[in-house]
Amino acid sequence: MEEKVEWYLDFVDFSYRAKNDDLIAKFKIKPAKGFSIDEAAGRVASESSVGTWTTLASLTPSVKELMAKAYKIDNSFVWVAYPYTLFEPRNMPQILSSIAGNIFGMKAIASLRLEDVVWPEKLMRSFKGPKFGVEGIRDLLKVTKRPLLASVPKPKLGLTHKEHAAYGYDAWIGGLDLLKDDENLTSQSFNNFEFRAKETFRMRDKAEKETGERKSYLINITSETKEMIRRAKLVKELGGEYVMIDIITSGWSALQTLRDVCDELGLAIHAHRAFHAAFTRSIEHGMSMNLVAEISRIIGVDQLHIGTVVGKLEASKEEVLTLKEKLTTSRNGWKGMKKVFPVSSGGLHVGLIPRLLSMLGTDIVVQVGGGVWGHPSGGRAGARALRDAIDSYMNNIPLDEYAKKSRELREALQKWGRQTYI
Ligand code: CAP
Ligand code: MG
Repeated sequence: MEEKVEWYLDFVDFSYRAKNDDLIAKFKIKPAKGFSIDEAAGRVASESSVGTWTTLASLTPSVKELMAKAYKIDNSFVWVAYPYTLFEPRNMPQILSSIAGNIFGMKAIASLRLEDVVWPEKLMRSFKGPKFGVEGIRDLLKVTKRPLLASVPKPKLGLTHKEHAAYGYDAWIGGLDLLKDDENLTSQSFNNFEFRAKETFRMRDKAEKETGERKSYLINITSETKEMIRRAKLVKELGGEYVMIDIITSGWSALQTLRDVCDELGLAIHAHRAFHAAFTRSIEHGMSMNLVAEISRIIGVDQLHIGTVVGKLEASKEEVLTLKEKLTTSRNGWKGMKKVFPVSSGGLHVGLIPRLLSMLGTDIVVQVGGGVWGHPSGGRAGARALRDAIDSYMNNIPLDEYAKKSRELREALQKWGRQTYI
């Protein structure tokens, strides 16, 4: 036998007027069979603030003041206001254990999605935000207008550290700004982190000398937190400017720690979002990628993947544009918090560049793996083709026209055309 306890409706109050420093969460809720949306909303507000499954023998006025309120319901969307005092500043795990915690598993709820949050400004400001942001990164690389260009060696795993560094050299000499590690390349038996770091930075310095351009390396330090700190320090010693972190698999606490460490070391953070789709992809259950982007910006990453629309991974145009907006807006509470460089990646090749840039603009990082390393004449030609495709866009020259004088671009277009490969 399962019983309903009706005090949950005390957490629903349509007359409540949200305060300036309340945290507002917008949920999409599908109640389980036999429960109304109000009953489900009350349970969400209760379990994510001060309540539990039963009435309590004592509830002091000061605890009552901390009750979250579901104050607006529109079909399946529910807005809940949380008093500021419920949260510990500078503690993202605590904030998420509240608003994105037990509630996802309640029996009274068939499915639940945390769609959006309005952050109290003082809670947001208790975190660091990006250290470099779009402008800082552009200054660092001395690239003022065009998109930044990155490439991840493919095959993603199995290259030795020497091979990896040689791939980097080709990417840089071919015209790209950034070499990126793949999300699952860390320090394996075939490619040790320290060896890779030393050799790749050596090749980076060589490429910088030969091209006269700034070149950098997004080296993946993802690991257990103390080991990440050790790797970040090594990157700094070797003359790196960036670390890459798989932010979701590493966790928000680790990211907060690394944000502090990178502050001291003066390193930028490239955030890879591997695993996000496990909880962002369903439109019925989990959390929106928009929120992942906001949390990342608040803690303070400098670059984050947003998707491509035209590439291999699932994302609508609207979603990707909203993500870009979340990372770069200066409106509302975001004023003064640096912008995160949006990274567009996943199944990109030169034939998709015009569509990609006309949709997302040129203030992005374009990241291409297979579309560089699958070039018929090899990676260096693939990198050149990408740089040429970007130059053609920046100079308003149609791709096919530009391809007449770029063999590398021509060959890439012959192989991939303009279509998407999934
Ligand atoms: C891209 C990539 C990235 C994805 C992740 C890959 O390589 O390195 O991990 O972009 O997705 O391994 O797939 P390709 P997202 O250029 O060869 O596709 O950017 O959406 O987070
Ligand atoms: Mg990858």
